[in-house]
Amino acid sequence: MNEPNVLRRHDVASLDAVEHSFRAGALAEAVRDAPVLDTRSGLTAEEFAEEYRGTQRPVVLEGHAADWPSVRDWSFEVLAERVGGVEVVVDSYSTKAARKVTFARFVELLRESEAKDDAPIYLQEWYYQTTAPELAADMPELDIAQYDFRRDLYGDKASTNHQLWIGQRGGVTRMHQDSYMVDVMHAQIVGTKRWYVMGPDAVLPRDADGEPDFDALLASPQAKLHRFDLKPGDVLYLPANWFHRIELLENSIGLGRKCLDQVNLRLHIKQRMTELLALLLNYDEVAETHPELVDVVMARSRTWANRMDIDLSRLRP
Ligand SMILES: O=C(O)CCC(=O)C(=O)O
Repeated sequence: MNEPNVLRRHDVASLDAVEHSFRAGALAEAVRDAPVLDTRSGLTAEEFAEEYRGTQRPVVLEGHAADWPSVRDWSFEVLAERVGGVEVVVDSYSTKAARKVTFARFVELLRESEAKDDAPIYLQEWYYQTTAPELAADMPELDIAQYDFRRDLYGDKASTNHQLWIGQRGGVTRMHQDSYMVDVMHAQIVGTKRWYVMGPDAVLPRDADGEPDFDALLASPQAKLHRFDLKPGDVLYLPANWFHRIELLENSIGLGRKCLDQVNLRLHIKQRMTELLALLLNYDEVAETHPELVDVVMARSRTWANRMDIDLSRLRP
């Protein structure tokens, strides 16, 4: 509640202010001249580890997943044929628009929405491995992602929580940081997606009238505002805590794969423990101070317990 950095706040007014600035304000102007992120092709896993992961610098690895079967063969219709009966939650980031449909129906809705020029629909953060695990073979493990320490920490089931992001041109994922100190490793499969990123220490303060001060944000060297387009076969590496906002320039499918770098292990565990202990020891206060987050965190913790085969009725394993 007392978070002074507007970029880190989760209340609707703060999220709207940032989004509005990207669409028609100071940030929209600033991104026009923002530099493009480092883009490399043909890097080996060792070169990637040394030049980028080791120094926590983001990079686009052009064509690094170009030989994936998904990049070669997928379209919305191909997926509808393969996993059309599977249930998904469309527009899950909007409590008003969220609805459960089959994947085949989602593709129909998307086509209808395109025909009517309606607001774009977006299937965000689909943890497909629980309901459509057969798709995983089309997105083989990346050599550069081997360092993901979650496998050692939680085992395969909890660490393969990769997500598919499937949506209509014009769809947006608002500016955010990922939780739990994980790196973003995003592989683009279909269509082009524009990313806007800012450094982990970017601060959007308030001015004397209490309004977000975008000029102060942009004047700070910590802002590190970049923009770039991710195309089919490209893989983005964005170190932990970098802010990111995404706009679909075309109908798009992307795979969000997270990686825990061992250097972030202590802070990762601290964040998980903070959430669990706050829910356990301080539920009422958390529900009052973070009403918009408490259900999400409860659901996330249940899913995590489930993936870890934790029996919540037992005190000892
Ligand atoms: O592709 C998107 O819309 C969002 C992806 C994202 O936030 C992620 O992979 O961390």
